[in-house]
This record gives sequence, C-alpha cells and structure tokens, in this order.
Amino acid sequence: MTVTRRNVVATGLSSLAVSAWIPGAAAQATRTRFSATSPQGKQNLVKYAKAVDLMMNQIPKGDPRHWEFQWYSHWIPGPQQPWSAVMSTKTTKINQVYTGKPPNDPNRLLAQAMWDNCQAHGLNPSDPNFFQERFFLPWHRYFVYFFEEVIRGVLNDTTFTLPYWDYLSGNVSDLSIPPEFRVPQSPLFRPNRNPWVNAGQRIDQQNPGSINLNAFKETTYINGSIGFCPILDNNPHGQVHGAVGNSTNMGQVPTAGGDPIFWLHHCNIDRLWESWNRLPGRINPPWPDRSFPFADGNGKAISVKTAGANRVALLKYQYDKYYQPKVVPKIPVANPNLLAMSVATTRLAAPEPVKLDSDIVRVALSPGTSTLATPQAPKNLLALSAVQRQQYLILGGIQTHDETASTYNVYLDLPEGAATPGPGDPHYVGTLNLFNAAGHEGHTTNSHDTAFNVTDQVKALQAAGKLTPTPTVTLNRRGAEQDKPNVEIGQILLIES
Ligand SMILES: [Cu+2]
Repeated sequence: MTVTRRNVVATGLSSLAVSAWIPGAAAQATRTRFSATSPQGKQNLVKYAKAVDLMMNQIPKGDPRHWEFQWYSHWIPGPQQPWSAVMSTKTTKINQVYTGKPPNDPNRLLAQAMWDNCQAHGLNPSDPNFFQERFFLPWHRYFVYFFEEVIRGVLNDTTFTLPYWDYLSGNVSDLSIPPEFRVPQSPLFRPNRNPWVNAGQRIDQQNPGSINLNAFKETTYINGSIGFCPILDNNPHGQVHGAVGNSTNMGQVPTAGGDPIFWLHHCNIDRLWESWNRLPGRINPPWPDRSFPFADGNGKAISVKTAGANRVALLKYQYDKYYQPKVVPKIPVANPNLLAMSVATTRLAAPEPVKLDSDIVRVALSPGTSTLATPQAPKNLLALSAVQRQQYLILGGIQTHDETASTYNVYLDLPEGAATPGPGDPHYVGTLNLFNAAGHEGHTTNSHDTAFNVTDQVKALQAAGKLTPTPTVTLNRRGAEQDKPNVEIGQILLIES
C-alpha cells in the first residue's frame, strides 16, 4: 500500500484527541481588525511585538504555540519540491524538535499533520488533490485566524486582533513596511529583508506601480488559472512577497512565515477576499467536504471544514474598512448555468516556449492552437461573447530554479524599439513575478500560471488603432543588473472566457 500524505495525516490525527471546531460557537462579540497605521492598529502592534517575543523565546519549542511551529505549518525552511525532499526535511525537523518525545506525543503528531500545509503552494504527486489553488484563500483565512487565537491565548488578552498592512490604500507611504517592523531592537524586525524595505522605501521601488488590485476585475472565484483567487494569488499576494524579501524570508514559500510581516500581509489578502465577496454576485464556489488540521488558542489539535471559512462573519470578525473598486464590473450572465458553459477559447498563441534571456523579449503571437484543451464555446454563448466575454493573456508553465527579486512588465503589441514604459501605458497589461514559480523547476502546474485580464487594454488599443490582428507580447525585466534569473515560459496564450 502506498502511504499517501493524507493517510499519514489521517493516521496522525486519529490517534490524537482532535475535536471538530465549530466556527462562531463560542459566545463572543464580533471582533474588528484594524489597519496597521490606525491608532487601534498601532496599539495591537505593541501587543503583537510582545507576543512574537513570547512565542519565539518563552513558549517551549515543539508547542503548537511556538513561533516556529506556526511558521512551519505554512512550510518548513528547505525545499519546496520534489515531494520526497520535502518529506525528508520534515522528518529530520520533527525528529530534531521532538527529540526524546514518544512517537505518540500529541504535539509531535500535530506537527506531522500541520506542517507543510500551505494551500496551494506545494505539489504532492502521490496525492495531487492535496494542494489546490481554490483553497488558497480559505486555508490562509484559518491560518491567520488561529495564529491570532494563539496570540490571544499567549497574551491572555481576548481583545487582541491582528492588524492588516494596506499597501494599496492609495497613500504612497503605505507601500513602505510599517515603521514598527523597521526598528532593529524589535521582535518584529528581520535584518535580511530586501535592503530598501528596511530603509523604509516603497517596497515596489524596483518596479513602481507593479503591485495592483486588478483581481477585482474578476467576477468569478476560479476557473483554471483565471478568476479572483488565482489572480489575487499572483498580485498583490506574490508580488508583495517578492518585493519584501528573498529566499531567506518573505521571497519564498518555505521561509515566508518566519517574518512577522507575513501575517499582516495575509491579513490584508484576507480582507481583500472579503471585500470582493461584498460586491454584488461575487460568490465563492461550493466547497468540497475537506478538513484541515490546526491548533486552537490553547495549542490543542482541532479540525476545521473549508466551508467554515467562507465569510469572515462565520469566524466572528470583521474589518474596519473594505476595499471598494472604483469600477465594479457587472456579472456577465444572470443565469449561473450559462456561466458554467462558458469555456475558454484560445485565440492566439506563441508558437514555442519562450526563454527570458535578455532584458527585453518580444514574442509574436499567431492564431492557433495550444497544448491547452480549448473546446469551442456553445453556439448560444457566442452571440453573448461578442459583448461579454473577457480576454486573458496567460503565461503558463513558468520554470525557474533561480531566486530573483526581478519582475517582468508585460505589454501587448508594444511597438518595436519603443521605450518600455511603466504601468499606466496603454500597452501595459501586468507584471509577472516568480514567487509561485520559484522552486518549481520542471514541476509547474496549470493552477500557478499567471493570468492577466486584458479586456480593457484590448478595447482601448483597438479603439486607438494600436492593435494589430496578431499582436506581440513584450516582457521587460525590472530589477538589479546582477539579479537576472533563468526563466522559461512554457506557453503564452491569448484566450477568451
Ligand atoms: Cu503568502
């Protein structure tokens, strides 16, 4: 019998006294999470600094409330793939942390179940459904929530809430990491962030304007690599990770959870998800009956169902404010059965994989097929499509084994020899970051493709007569001279959905 990860998890948990956790069961008033720059947020940051210190230095190692236990539940520092290397790192780490503890030690069993659980940034070939992109948002909602519960327990302070880092508030100063994280004596400080970050400069200074909220153009939660969840995962989520740190901290999945700013970043991602849900008709998919193991505020093993994280109200918290896009795209089809029939159609594709071997790479798209299955949309939808279908540029099968803070601005039909402008130019469609691709050499999955909704750009360029029938795609690297990674993009597609 092959022992899959899920068997191990199930075995581990079955020998634990694990209770199903019922959201909102505790009689408690709704708590509010505040922006890190608000007075209440700043008060909570004082508490947070104290809690991080206690979790790092007072809570015994191996206790689920220890700083490293929480961090490793996201990912253990070390490889992100292949799975065999991930598992051997985990075994070594568990044996190290639980030296002298029996195999049935409850915390050891919980570590076995909880560590390396980040949805959706792993790939377990023997259990390909374990990591799924659609769980990115609900899993991280629980992850942040129970971390916050642990802090309330550690501080014995039921009023604590985790502040969020609103880097895209519209005030340029919020693009800098909050000052509390830049004080070298503070438990919230990490010396190895990108140098400009701890210097208090805007985190996107290598590519100003590249962090955005274009995910709010999406009206569906997920459809392959398009939709709110996967697009938000790339930007601002991955974009902020790479702007803050490198492979020793925020810049890569296995080390990200070690930086106290990680939790404020994910708190904001969580707030953006709830903001999206508050727009008309933005509903989450029906969640499969899937449980995740966590530790509650006392460090006790619990099991939670995905559906319990569907909305923040279920967990009895709210945010002091929500993001409201200036333009709220209309839901294209009133009948959800019609939406389900709306399959993607490839219109244009790059003829072969693209190597990013210079700072500016220009690729001609041609009408045609691709390796993606692209059934034609049903006839009755085609009439609809003329006005309501969305166009996406998909960069798929991205491979790199290098770490890099470089990002790539992507342009549609930028004239040859033109200066490569920043975001804001009509040809600019988005920025590619390698947060989700790093550590996935030869192992990328469709769910980690990068998708840009280019509907508005196509319309605007067409209206201005600046779009040819078979446009080019230009990629322009932004970053330090010494920071050139080897990157290959498996496929570039222009699709309609
Ligand atoms: Cu993250």
